[in-house]
Amino acid sequence: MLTRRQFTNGTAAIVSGGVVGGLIGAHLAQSAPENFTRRLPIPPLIDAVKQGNAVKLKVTSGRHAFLKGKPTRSYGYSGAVLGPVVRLRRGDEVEITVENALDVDTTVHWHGLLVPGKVDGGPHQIIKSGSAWWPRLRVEQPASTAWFHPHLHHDTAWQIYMGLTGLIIVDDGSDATLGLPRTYGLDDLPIIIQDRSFDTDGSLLYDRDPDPPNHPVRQPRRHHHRKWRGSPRRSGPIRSSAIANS
Ligand SMILES: [Cu+2]
Repeated sequence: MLTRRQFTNGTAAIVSGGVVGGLIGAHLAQSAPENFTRRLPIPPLIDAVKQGNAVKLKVTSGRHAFLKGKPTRSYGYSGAVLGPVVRLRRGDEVEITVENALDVDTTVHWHGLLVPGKVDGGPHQIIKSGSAWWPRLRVEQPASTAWFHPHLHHDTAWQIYMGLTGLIIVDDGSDATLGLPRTYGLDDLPIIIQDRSFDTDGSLLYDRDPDPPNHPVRQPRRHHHRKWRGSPRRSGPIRSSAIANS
């Protein structure tokens, strides 16, 4: 019999195997002739401690050449694409200033940070175009790698696709205790793996409306739907047959 732990381990292995296979496939198909002529980009580092635990991020649009020689419109945090790596120290409180210089609304969610909902940048904490947001984050978790990204209702995926992603490193001193390499950009390298498609001019291909009206989506059975509208607790085939019998 499979224990819960064995099942979880097996699932993780299958999933990661699939991802690695996909990446290798994409690499062979698309970039084999290029011979690695581009250096690994290393995002700038913001060490919060060194600047009094005050961190500024500007959400902005710019131009970035994902494909060599073909710059295209992109979004980034304090840069044309992606964002800085923000290093935080466990036990500190950090004051963040997020300025939204985009012509659209956004939010900034601290994915993986253990912080209260009211500063976590979910869909309800919109930073309007042209305005700013000042959350204070208390860092109370072990050493970890987290990331920040938009969490705008309906447009999270698109804004991330446009380039809004930054890393967070939480430091609690254990790297030093364990003797791990920790010189940022030299032997401590941030790697961000993303999946994108491009048009021939190097622009990003993304369908913001994957379900247009004529998309062949299976329609719900209309008579059930109409009958029980406004009564969500009494919907579905079991309820309706019970009512039909009554
Ligand atoms: Cu997230």
